Amino acid sequence: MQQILQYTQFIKQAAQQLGFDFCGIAKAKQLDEDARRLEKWLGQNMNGSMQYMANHFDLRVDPTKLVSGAKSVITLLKNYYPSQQQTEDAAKVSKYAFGKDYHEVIRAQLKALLSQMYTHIGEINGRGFIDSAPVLERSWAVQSGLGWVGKNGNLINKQQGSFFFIATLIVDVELQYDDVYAKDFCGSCTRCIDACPTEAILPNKVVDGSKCISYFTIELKDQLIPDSMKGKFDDWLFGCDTCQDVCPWNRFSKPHHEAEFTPINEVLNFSLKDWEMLTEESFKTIFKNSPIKRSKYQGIQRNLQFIKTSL
Ligand code: B12
Ligand code: SF4
Ligand code: SF4
Repeated sequence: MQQILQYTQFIKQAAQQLGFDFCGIAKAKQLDEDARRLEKWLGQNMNGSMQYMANHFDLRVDPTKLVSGAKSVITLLKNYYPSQQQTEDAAKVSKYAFGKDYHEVIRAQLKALLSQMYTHIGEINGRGFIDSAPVLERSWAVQSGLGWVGKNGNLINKQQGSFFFIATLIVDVELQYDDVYAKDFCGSCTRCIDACPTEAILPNKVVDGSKCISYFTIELKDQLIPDSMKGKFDDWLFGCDTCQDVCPWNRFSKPHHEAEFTPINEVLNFSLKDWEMLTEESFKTIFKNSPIKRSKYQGIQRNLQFIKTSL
């Protein structure tokens, strides 16, 4: 018991030192209720063309199938709320994409945390994940006591809002577990539902991924954005922050301290015209380490044309 407490304390302290803002821990187990929500979501084709969401269902709802011998899921939140905002004329880009690609930044920090655990705890089996694996990251954040899922589908932390990335570390070590976050502080508020430009936010905290601007501008590949969305993009070029910008809990957002997330000038300043003038070569150079590269040059040009013809 003493050792469990000591390992837990060590992990939480190391996480903080490595630059994570919050750390919570839950017992690894199958997530039955969340599995049902996911099944329904997939059944209604809310994943659109994101085929990867339909893959590995069993692994996604059960971390013990993803990492052999898994006993604990450590969830880490990393703040990305920037201190600088885009200029008024800039084409709208989600705040999470202002700086260096979070996958790269957080993967390195997860690796460092695991390596400290190897040194301190010894031979353990563990794997770190950030966004790209079949893990229900929001669900684990709730299980680890870090916040609630808001009506806009995002994990909201009562102290600092929702502008956080969620990373998980699944390990075969028993640790002390935090209580599930059983409260919900959305109350009667409906600001996100009312503000969503494409009506993607449905009742009961369901977000139809196939209607979300983030899906169209980032995940939809090599296809034209459907005409039914014309005039509804509110000028978003890459991602969308509307349902978080209007959320009253984000009044408590604090600027992050991660040097790697320092905004690149082009994102803060590029107007639609600047983006249009950009050559593929310059795009590849400027956005080499940015999350924006996920859309590829062609995707960005498609988004631009869509916004222009919607004006
Ligand atoms: C697919 C995906 C998308 C898709 C689909 C969105 C969606 N709603 O699922 C698209 C491309 C549209 C998208 C958009 C965005 N995404 Co995204 N996305 C993901 C991804 C890869 C999987 C999410 C998933 O499993 N969806 C399926 C649905 C069914 O699951 P879910 O929304 O997570 O809900 C689960 C739980 O929350 C729980 N749950 C929900 N409500 C309730 C209520 C109760 C009572 C209970 C018990 C449980 C429960 O059950 C669900 C599981 O079945 C995750 C990374 C990951 N591996 O988890 C990132 C992730 C969810 N995205 C993230 C971000 C930042 C965004 C954007 C803000 C980016 C942007 N600015 O453009 C938007 C926000 C859109 C929105 N309002 O949700 C972050 C969320 C951080 C946070 N604070 O919540 C994640 C965790 C990535 C990360 N590692 O940081 N995303
Ligand atoms: S990210 Fe934008 S489009 Fe997607 S649910 Fe939120 S407000 Fe709606
Ligand atoms: S805007 Fe209101 S309803 Fe939507 S997530 Fe925030 S508090 Fe909840």
